[in-house]
Amino acid sequence: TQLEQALRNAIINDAVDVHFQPIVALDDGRTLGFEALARWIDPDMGFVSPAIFVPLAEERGFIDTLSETLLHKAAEAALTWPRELFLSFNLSSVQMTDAATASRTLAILANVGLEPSRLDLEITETAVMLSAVTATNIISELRQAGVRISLDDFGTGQSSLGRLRDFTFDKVKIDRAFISAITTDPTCEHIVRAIITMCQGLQLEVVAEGIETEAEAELLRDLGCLMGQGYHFGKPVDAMATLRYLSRQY
Ligand code: G
Ligand code: G
Ligand code: MN
Ligand code: NA
Repeated sequence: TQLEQALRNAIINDAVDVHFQPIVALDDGRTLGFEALARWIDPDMGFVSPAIFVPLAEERGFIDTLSETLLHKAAEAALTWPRELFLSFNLSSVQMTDAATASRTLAILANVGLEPSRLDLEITETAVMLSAVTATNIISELRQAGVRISLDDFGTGQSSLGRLRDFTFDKVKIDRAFISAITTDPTCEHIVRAIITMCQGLQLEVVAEGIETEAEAELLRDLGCLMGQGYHFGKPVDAMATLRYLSRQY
């Protein structure tokens, strides 16, 4: 298709960019790391969301190429940051079905010179369910090398709690669907409170995603959530703007 060809060309011509969104400590707002988010502006079609082109690359069998290009760029950017902040990077569910994903990922880090301990890989429940044995092997190989694993979009998939029992994660990212309603819907507040308490018991770190207001941040602080992400703290911006943002911080 035309979109597929445009995307393939964009990858070859280095036209798919990566932006960075801060993940902060909720107590004082200091930046702890950034999530890398793919960005593509096609000359004809304009902005194309990764929610469109990531699934397309998965379907057409070039998600590995796309993802490796993006991780390479993101890791290079992380090396320019003035402090040893972590880099969070999304792995696609298709990549979690391929055992070679672990060694490929580690090879990119070695090539760029980024310590595995600086990388946090975000995977979804759907991804680990697709091919449980392979996913388990990938996760354990990466964690042995020092890479951390986050369960992304937590709470929106199926049998979330069972996944926490079967797989070893380091961090849980509470889906923004819960956060956006947290100050208006008491049910959401109860669910988020329970997730935070459970993660404390399981010694899992917790990030609340999609925080857009100070009221949401305040409530999450009160619930004992230590980390947050969302437009309230910063939108995803390119590598240069990320450096400017960091230079304004302590
Ligand atoms: O950036 P935005 O918020 O529009 O992202 C839309 C979706 O695309 C999200 O689910 C996000 O996780 C996914 N996404 C963004 N960048 C990447 C990437 O580099 N790799 C993968 N696999 N998914 C990404
Ligand atoms: O699926 P994943 O959590 O990786 O996707 C992150 C997506 O959420 C990205 O598309 C990012 O642009 C978006 N995002 C990040 N912060 C906010 C926010 O505060 N509000 C909304 N509506 N979207 C956000
Ligand atoms: Mn994510
Ligand atoms: Na998410």
